[in-house]
Amino acid sequence: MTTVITNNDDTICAIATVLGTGGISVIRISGKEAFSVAQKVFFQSKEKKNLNFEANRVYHGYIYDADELLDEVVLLCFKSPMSYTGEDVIEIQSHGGVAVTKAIFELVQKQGVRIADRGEFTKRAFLNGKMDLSQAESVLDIISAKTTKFAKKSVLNLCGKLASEISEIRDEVIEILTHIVAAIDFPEEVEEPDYDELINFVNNIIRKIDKVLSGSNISNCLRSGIKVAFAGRPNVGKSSLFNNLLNYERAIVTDIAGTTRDVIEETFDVDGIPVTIFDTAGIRECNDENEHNKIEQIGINYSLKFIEEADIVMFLFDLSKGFSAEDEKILETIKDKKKIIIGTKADLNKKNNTLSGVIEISNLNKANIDVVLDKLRSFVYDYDTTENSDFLTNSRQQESLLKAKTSLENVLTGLRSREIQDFISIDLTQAVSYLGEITGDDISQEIIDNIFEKFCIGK
Ligand SMILES: Nc1nc2c(ncn2[C@@H]2O[C@H](COP(=O)(O)OP(=O)(O)OP(=O)(O)O)[C@@H](O)[C@H]2O)c(=O)[nH]1
Ligand SMILES: [Mg+2]
Repeated sequence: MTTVITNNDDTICAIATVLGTGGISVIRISGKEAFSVAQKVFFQSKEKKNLNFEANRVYHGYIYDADELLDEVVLLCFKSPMSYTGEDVIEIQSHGGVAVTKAIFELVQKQGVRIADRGEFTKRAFLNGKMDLSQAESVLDIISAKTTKFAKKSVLNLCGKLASEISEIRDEVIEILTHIVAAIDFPEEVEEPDYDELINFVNNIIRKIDKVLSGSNISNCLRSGIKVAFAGRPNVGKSSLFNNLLNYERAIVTDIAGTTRDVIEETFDVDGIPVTIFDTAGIRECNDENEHNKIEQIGINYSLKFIEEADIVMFLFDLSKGFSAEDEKILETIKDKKKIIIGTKADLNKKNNTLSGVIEISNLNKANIDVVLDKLRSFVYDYDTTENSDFLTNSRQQESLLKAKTSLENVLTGLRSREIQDFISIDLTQAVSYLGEITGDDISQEIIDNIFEKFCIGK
């Protein structure tokens, strides 16, 4: 793959903070014209003398649109390459009001500065060598982290944890490749590397890749969380349990069977992993063609879809009615799922229950809700402790690692059957290229654009 990357060298700006009422807003300008633009709008006194900004300094002053005073601000000045993007950067800290922030932002644009695309500041940081691609992607993770644990792990990646491991692996592959190519090009001077030694080296590299990949599941869990869906007949107390788990009245609870139609979701933190619970419509046959049934049927279809996609299913049945044939049918549909089986309404008279492993709860008295939470926690720990979470990766990185691993396995096959080393070098080159997709050493403009499009404006 050839690396064709175009860098925009125009000057960009964005409101880097959330636009709303707050203490301060930050308007960020990056590019060659950043300082000269700031000189046109920022003055330290009402006499409006132009300033020559010094690198890495903080200034206090005023923003003027011609003679009109817009705000009293603090201005931060970062000189290339000592800035986030690696370019000249100005950050204006204004009062955090929508009107004043917008007025300053529009004034900056009037000086010929373009509004930044999504993630363009970080993209420029990557293109200017301030960080590798895996570090740039961790910026997005930090911003979108739903739990402190995920944020902390993402910060490690920002500081280069994944980047240095992948670079090291890639360097090792390059070293082998260089040796092979040198022996091919200069057979007189360089001896062909020994096949068995190469097998050892490559095995070692594959082990390192496996170590990074072994954190894939936990990475995916930390990033997108664990999905927990409810399954059960109408009126068994799904919404009541949903509310009890969240500790507030989120979903409507009535004694009318078929109350919940839309899927309601909420996320909460279970020891660092975001767990999203989905309250869904109770499952039953809706044969009548009336309008209410039509709506309920749509809800039931949603339920089935969410149950199928969930990582864990909470199956509920009503202890006062006993475990029925309909309950059994629902349980059958989730037989292959990780599940928690819950009997509700334990405060009422129970009917015979033949099912084992049931957590008996009362939503009314909030009895055994903590047992349900503990069970949920134990499933979450399963994800957490059985996995090596040293390296946090995203699906793009996992894909590239898997492709690199496959190429290296092809190398091993070639080495074992003593193929000529010229052929073997082809798969090694592929592996280098796939690993380069992670660091950004070998990547197309299109992939880069895709990655940064996921960012927010101003980052
Ligand atoms: N006594 C008692 N009543 C409960 C318990 N859990 C739920 N209920 C009652 O059962 C009725 C149905 O509860 P919901 O939580 O709306 O049941 P659901 O499974 O969400 O029902 P649908 O949304 O219709 O599928 C309500 O009147 C609740 O107050 C419980 O543990 N004990
Ligand atoms: Mg409900």
